[in-house]
Amino acid sequence: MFWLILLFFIFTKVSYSADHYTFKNCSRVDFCNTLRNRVPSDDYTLDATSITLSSDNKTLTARLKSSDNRSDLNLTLNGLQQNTFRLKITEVDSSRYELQDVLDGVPTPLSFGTIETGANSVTITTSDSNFVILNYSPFNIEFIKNGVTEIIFNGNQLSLEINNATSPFTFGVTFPQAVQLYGLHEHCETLALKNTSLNGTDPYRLKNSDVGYYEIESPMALYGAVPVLYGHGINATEGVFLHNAAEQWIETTNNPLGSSHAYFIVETGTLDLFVLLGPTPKEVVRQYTALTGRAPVPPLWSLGYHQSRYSYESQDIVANISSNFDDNNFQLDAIWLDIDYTDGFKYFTWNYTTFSDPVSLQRILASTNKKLVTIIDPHIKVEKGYSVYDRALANDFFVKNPNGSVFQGPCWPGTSSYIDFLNPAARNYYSSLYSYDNFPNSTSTISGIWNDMNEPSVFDNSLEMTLPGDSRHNGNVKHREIHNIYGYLQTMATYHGLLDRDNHQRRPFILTRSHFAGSQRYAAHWTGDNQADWSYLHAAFQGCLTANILGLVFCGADVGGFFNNPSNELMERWYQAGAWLPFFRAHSSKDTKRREPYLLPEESQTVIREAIQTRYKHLPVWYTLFYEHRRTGDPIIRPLFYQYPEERAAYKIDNQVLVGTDILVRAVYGTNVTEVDVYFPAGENEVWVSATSDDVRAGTGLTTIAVVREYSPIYYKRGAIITRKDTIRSNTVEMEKDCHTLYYTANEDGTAHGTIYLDDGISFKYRDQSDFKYISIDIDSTHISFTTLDGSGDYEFVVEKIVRRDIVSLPKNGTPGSYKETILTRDADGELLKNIKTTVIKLK
Ligand code: NBV
Repeated sequence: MFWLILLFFIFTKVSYSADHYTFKNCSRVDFCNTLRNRVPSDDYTLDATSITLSSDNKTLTARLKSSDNRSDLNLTLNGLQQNTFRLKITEVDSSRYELQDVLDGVPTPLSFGTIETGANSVTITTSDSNFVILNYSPFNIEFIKNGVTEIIFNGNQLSLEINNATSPFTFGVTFPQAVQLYGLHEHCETLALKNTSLNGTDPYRLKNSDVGYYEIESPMALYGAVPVLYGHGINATEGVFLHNAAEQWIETTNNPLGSSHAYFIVETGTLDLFVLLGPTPKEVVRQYTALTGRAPVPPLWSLGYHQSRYSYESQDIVANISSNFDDNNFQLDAIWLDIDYTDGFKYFTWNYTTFSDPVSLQRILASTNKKLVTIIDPHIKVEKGYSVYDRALANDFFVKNPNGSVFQGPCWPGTSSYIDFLNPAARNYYSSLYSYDNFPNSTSTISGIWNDMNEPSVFDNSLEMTLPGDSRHNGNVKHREIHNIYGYLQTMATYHGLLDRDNHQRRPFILTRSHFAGSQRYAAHWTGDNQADWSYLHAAFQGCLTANILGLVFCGADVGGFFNNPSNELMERWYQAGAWLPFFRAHSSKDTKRREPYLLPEESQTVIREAIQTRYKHLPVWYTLFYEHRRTGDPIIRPLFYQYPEERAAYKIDNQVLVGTDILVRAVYGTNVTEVDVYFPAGENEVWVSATSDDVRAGTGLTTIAVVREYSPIYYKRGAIITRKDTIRSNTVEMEKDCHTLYYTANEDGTAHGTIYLDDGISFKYRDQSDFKYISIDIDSTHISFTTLDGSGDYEFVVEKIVRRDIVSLPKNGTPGSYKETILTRDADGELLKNIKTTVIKLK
């Protein structure tokens, strides 16, 4: 085994590409290989006589008859709120595993409207005037919204198999309106999914995997799985969510004329499909996040800058980094400890040789308002006397082998066992480990926890680096049934552990590598072990854009790249890009050169300092967007297609993000770049105003923009009010009392609009006591007014400055326009813009 692992590392390090021998492609996975090539056939017919509507009118059931010897199938259909349906198809005597713990509450079915049974089909209407037509033979289901068929569930691709070990199934979905498919996180892939069937690659695989040196633009499975697929076209956007945590492969075909298509090949579990009828990107995302939940408002500090490395090896090093950041005027909110702070990779312990006094380290950090984040992985060292292990063993909290013995496999500590997070009692136990008593020498300065290796990773290539599919969880559930939620369940336990630790008074912050649909309720995630290469900088935008439209809004990537040594130029550009992703952390691997920003040449430091400061100045924007996400489910960063669904030329653009609706940022990647193409959306009348120069552009599509070293292109939308905190301080805590500066360029009619969210930044009072303020800011040519939209907290919105950027010349035929800046401050008696309690303030 040791040699295999060594070979794996040697092989991957030399080649810098993923280990395709260990991580199989479809042709080496039995069920995928067999079912990928299944010829569509109309095996099932809907038995018209079997159609039944429950007495409460909420559930339609029907029987599907098989033309060969297979079992008949039961079909169940519910109409849910917000143009959503739930379709389940199982064998009549199904013993298939039904996924638990993922949905954010049980979706409540609504009553159907009318049901009309015809000779060839049955048509049902819903209270919100959607239609569902179930055709008997050939069997298929059409989902129709506003008279438009948005989704067809293809009967000829339906097959349910029962084998000895697994029960694979397949189904097909056609999106008649869609020219482009999106979703299926997590792959290192473009935002717009590719045609797997036509270009000869594997289907997209969803099986949470610890893949070293993962490759760019690949359908290979990565650390997380979100089985959500959106189809998008000018007329409609719709989606499906397969509520199933087993390994699956999805064949995707985009059709530029419409009728894009997906074929799902799933190893086991239940065919439990949510159908989302949109019909816009915004609505489809809201429908999906209504099912799996929304991210809570994060603690404000977690939106600041984080400094990490594998590993900061001693408490002196950490203290030194903290003071170096301060001395060199780099803002910083948290320093991270990777696995080497532990005693022999036994989590919830310290290596007292290198961290002789963890409490005093935490005190040092706290004295300058910084936090510590420590890593806690799910594998537990098998060692008698290690109390975390002993108690888990005594209580039967580990994943087992089929014969009932405890599973053991190699990981960082050597032989390890794995907590069975499917077991609620094991989760409670794990949660309790985070208490200040059980995690010795932990104080509240450890404000966040990092759950890594939770796919879970087992260093055994023959197992594709994870638990065997037939290992057992609570209730004798086979691992393969729940593989993709293992990490999700760990973060759930961690979240509750941190809640309990702090008596539910502080918002937990957790970063997870593995994730599933719904992980947003518990944790932020990052894109894992990327590389110090321009292509991975671009991939950070691609990955986090996809994550954001799938609810996983708190997303980031290792700034600088985890493996290899970045050039100074790459570091500069990566900070400029990373500052515009929701989670902003630099991290690097063991064998790389140290690269804290203050170690770089002076000129690079200046650029990076500016990038970090730009992040901190926009914190009010980020924080408000997180609150708005919680209200609505809307993404924090957005791809152009999401915000401008009709702009077909923008469907594939994934090197720029919209931060909310009002800020557009383009990543710059490549050496000596002097100009880039930026896509400005929304047509000639939309105006985009540079945040860093007096450049003004119209929304007429791809435009070449000159690029300087100091900034990536950042543009504010005309008519938007961007609320910033421009005073430079060391971190978020020290900015708390700072006043706001408003930036805006008025629309032609003199108006502008923005929102701002204020709360205490740390507690749950915003949720439990309405202790917050959500304010609309509106400007017309003579007034600014603040209107409370929600919340009853006593928070003052103090504006010290307004930066008005008036258009001097509008862009025309590709020639940029320009603006002139006027700065409005408080008037002589200091009262003009001081107090939010004044609802209308006259502008000079
Ligand atoms: O804990 C060590 C690393 C961590 O730094 C990295 O961020 C994770 O993605 N971890 C993976 C384990 C092994 C890396 C080779």
